[in-house]
Amino acid sequence: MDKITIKDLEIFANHGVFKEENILGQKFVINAVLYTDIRKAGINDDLTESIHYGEVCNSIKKFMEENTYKLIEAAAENLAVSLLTEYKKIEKIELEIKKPWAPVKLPLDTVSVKIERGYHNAYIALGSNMGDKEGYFNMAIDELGKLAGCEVVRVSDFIVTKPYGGVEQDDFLNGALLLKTILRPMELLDKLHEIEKMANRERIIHWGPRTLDLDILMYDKLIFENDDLVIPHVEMHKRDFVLKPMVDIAPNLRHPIYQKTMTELLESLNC
Ligand code: PH2
Ligand code: MG
Ligand code: MG
Repeated sequence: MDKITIKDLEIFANHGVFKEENILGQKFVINAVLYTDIRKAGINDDLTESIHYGEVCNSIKKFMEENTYKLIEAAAENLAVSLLTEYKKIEKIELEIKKPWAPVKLPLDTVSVKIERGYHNAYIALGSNMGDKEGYFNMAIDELGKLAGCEVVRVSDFIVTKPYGGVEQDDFLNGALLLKTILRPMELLDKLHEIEKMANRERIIHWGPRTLDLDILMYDKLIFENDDLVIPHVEMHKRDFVLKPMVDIAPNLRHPIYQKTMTELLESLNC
């Protein structure tokens, strides 16, 4: 992908583990590589179709001056999230923070950290069959959008479905959404559990009635499993209450294991 590079931007700020560093301040030197598609800006010679690197430099300066972190790791992590949130055209950022005057009482050129952060596409299923089902869905969409480095990009229609799986219970409301997120899968799972708790979700009967169920269906083309999480969701290809909303928001998205699109998976359920 195309990139815009900022090299050796010098900023005077107060990050450091030692209180002298927080009081006196010191020089930080920053490298940033912004991954973004600049073809349109190039063809049209139009700044509004690209990212204004001067503005990015000022955002970096402001962030570094207005915050004080003990660790350059924390400064880099939070600065990356801040830039990805402010500049929606940055898909991925490589960020290096160097500290040439680090007080280690030994001669050195510089110490530094370098990180790479970017957006991922997470597809999330919503389910509810207790209480104000639509109200829980709207609450979840709201809370997901408020998470740092997250944006709800697309939401399916909500559909009423018959309970699947043998437990006698009320009809479900189901839906799916696309979340642009910088969270990693396990971090996202923790956040989903927190939002389920806000809906007073209690885990009593497996596959039983629930106020709000939020499941990660897919995360980019990732294939991943551990004891707590399997991606893609193990059952998604078998469930029309998942596939119908997915066809609504991503008909041509291809399942990374079965190699069929959402439309094809839904069609193969029906025959
Ligand atoms: N979720 C289940 C079990 N059964 N049936 C429908 N119709 N919708 C669901 O969301 C659902 C279900 C376990 O997550
Ligand atoms: Mg579920
Ligand atoms: Mg679940």
